[in-house]
Amino acid sequence: MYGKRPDMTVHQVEPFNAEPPRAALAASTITPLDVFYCRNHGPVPEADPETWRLEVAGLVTTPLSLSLDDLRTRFPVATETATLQCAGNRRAGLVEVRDIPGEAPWGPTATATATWTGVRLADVLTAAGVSPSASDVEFLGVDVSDIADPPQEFGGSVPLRKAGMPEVLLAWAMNDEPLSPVHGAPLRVVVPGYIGARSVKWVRRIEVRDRPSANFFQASTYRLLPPDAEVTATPGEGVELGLVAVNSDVLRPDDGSSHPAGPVAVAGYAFAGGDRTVARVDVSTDGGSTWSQAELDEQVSPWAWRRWSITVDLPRGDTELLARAWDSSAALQPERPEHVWNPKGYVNNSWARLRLHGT
Ligand code: MTE
Ligand code: MO
Repeated sequence: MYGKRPDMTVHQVEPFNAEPPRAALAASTITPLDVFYCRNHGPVPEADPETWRLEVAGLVTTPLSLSLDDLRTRFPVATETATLQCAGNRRAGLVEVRDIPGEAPWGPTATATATWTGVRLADVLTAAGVSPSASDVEFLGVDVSDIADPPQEFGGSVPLRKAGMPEVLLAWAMNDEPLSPVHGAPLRVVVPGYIGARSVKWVRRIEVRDRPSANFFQASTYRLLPPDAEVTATPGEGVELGLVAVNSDVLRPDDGSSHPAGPVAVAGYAFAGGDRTVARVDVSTDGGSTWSQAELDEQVSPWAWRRWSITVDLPRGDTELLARAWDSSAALQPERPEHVWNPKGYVNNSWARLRLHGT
């Protein structure tokens, strides 16, 4: 379905929500399109690229209505390799602590990396002329989600200072192929370093504002509620999620797998989020008493995850393999999912934990 490999874990068929097996992300820094996760809140819209218009409105001196041709011809083409990470990535680890009704138990692969091509949002904003009173830039898709109450188009905003950064793109291509319908064709936003929800797909309207978006998917959800809060979807409750927090997980071997005791090759990803970078990844097989440093792969872009690898000595019997990443601000992932549990199950960036059996 949607050009994805048949071994994807499909959390929901309609709207389509799916993530690949761990091993599918282990093979390369740039994720092949057939295993790139899909996160949708409504039906995938059918869009005609010929009639598609992007409206740029709000606190601007010159509102714009741009066709795809206008975008291609009026602005320089820009390319960026960037990781997307859903705020619900690794929710399954939180569900083990306490049930999270109504939210899919995403594993560690609701994150992936692509090379995106399009134009810089900053160039489009410059053409529209941003008013001095502006502080936020909102993106609105065409897909109507009935998760929202009342049903509405998916949207969200980022601060103007981020929107004006050169890494933020309006993209029409992913890994040098035209954007596919499920990933936002004909045009999507890519906001590197921010939760996936801000990279709005099928974007048809950009509104420059003097406050953050009031869209359901920013004001009422994708917010970090305190552990003892009721889920009410009251706008403004809890902490608005934006910058991704440092996270990592294991991609190889698989959770629960058996191996002959002795050396076992372990590989995974780490992503710092924001404009931070991954500084170090540690691995332990003795419950965290001692740690060994994993080798980090090449940093292909400031906005991309880093894959890491290490060979561990697996003892006979059951072992819990731990992995944890540090970022360039010296922040470390929290130790346990109990410490980060929240009622909507976002931002599980607790240490990676993998059950391995040595034979
Ligand atoms: N944009 C629209 N229009 N509708 C959506 O449902 N989902 C968001 C974001 N953009 C979404 C959207 C979320 S929560 C994530 S994590 C990313 O898209 C996922 O992008 P992908 O499906 O291309 O992997
Ligand atoms: Mo997401």
